Amino acid sequence: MKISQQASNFIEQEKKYGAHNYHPLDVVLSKGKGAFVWDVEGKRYFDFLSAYSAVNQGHCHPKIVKALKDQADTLCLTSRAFYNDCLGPYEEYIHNYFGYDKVLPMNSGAEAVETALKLARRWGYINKGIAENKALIVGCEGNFHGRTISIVSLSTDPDSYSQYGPFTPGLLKIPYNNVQELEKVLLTHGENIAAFLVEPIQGEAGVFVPDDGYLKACYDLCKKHNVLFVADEVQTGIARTGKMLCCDHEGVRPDMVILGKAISGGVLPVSAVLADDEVMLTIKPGEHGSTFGGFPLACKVAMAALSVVKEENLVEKAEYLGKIFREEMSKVKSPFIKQIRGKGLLNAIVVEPHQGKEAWDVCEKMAENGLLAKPTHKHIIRFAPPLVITEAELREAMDIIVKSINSLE
Ligand code: IF1
Repeated sequence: MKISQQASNFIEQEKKYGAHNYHPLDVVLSKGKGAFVWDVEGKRYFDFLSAYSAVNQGHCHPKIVKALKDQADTLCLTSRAFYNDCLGPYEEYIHNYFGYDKVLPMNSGAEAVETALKLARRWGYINKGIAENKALIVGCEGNFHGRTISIVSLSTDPDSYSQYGPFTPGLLKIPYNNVQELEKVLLTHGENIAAFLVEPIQGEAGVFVPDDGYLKACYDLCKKHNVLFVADEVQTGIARTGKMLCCDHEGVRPDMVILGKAISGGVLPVSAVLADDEVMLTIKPGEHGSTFGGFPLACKVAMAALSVVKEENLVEKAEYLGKIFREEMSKVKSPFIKQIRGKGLLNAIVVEPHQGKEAWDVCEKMAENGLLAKPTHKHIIRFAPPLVITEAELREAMDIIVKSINSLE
């Protein structure tokens, strides 16, 4: 890719002074609005990553930014050592919005997952009567739940876990999208299993959509064995897949829901665990928390971000535009395109390497033509624009994608 001097300076600066834990595309962004971002040269791009679905409401949404600014002028952080006038209203808002008794606010997605694991273990000891230190949690192969040591202990991706051991015990891995394997593990270890943790669609695995009925069947099995069904909706939640929560597609109401990313519209790191009292009240004062979790700024920003989702009908838009995307892209005849899959506006194209070109080359070409997306693994490109994108913009973006793919042949 051609890189300007200015851009290359920023890139070199990151290389020199920052940890090398990422390999970004060679674009340097400096501005965003709605479905678009601009680089330091002023070149405009469609953002088809949306910060991994954190920016569902679009970049710099005026209502969310206003909430941030207003509250920033008033009160940012109190810690949870004192009450404040934002947290209660936020918690009631979340209760009414998602229909769970209570919310436990955290910051990053990984922290919320950790919180859910703790809650699951607590519930296992207090409510299910599992013997001390015997609680098990079942996760799925190919998962992505974050980067903490306990979470990578559950990972099957060597990039995520290698040389980070020793690992947290009590975590079992079963194949994803396989009800029989869940049943098997429940039959053999059920008495000690506190929870089944699952992504309704596996994002990092390449937008891997499980078979219809998988989530419902898993949920029913969990109920049968008195095991909590815990949905990691950090990426799939908040309208992304054409329902408010991805589990809604199958009418499943998880025992715990983990939210992050778009709950703040990408404005602040905000995450949350939703659960009913039976689970949530197993943690008592002093037994879990975070300095920033549920801070006033986050509360106001999240309420604004969630209100935008309803006011702008983002659930319906994701559903409708996603159908158009998959329909139109399926019509494209190219040796590069092996499969198109997804739900709502969380989609992926599986790329067939062709003439030495693979997913990374397609992404570079698209960037050149004004559209940003990122490969996940060598052969999959994720397409997840902000849900505020209009149909006309989406069609323009699809032209860029097709043009880029065709130009590689
Ligand atoms: C990165 C992936 C996406 C998540 C689910 C929890 C978290 C994530 C289902 C943790 C985070 C991110 C993190 C980001 C890349 C990204 C990602 F490709 F790695 F898998 F979105 F698809 N549960 N996903 O997807 O949330 O602690 O990051 O707030 O750069 O690592 P976090």
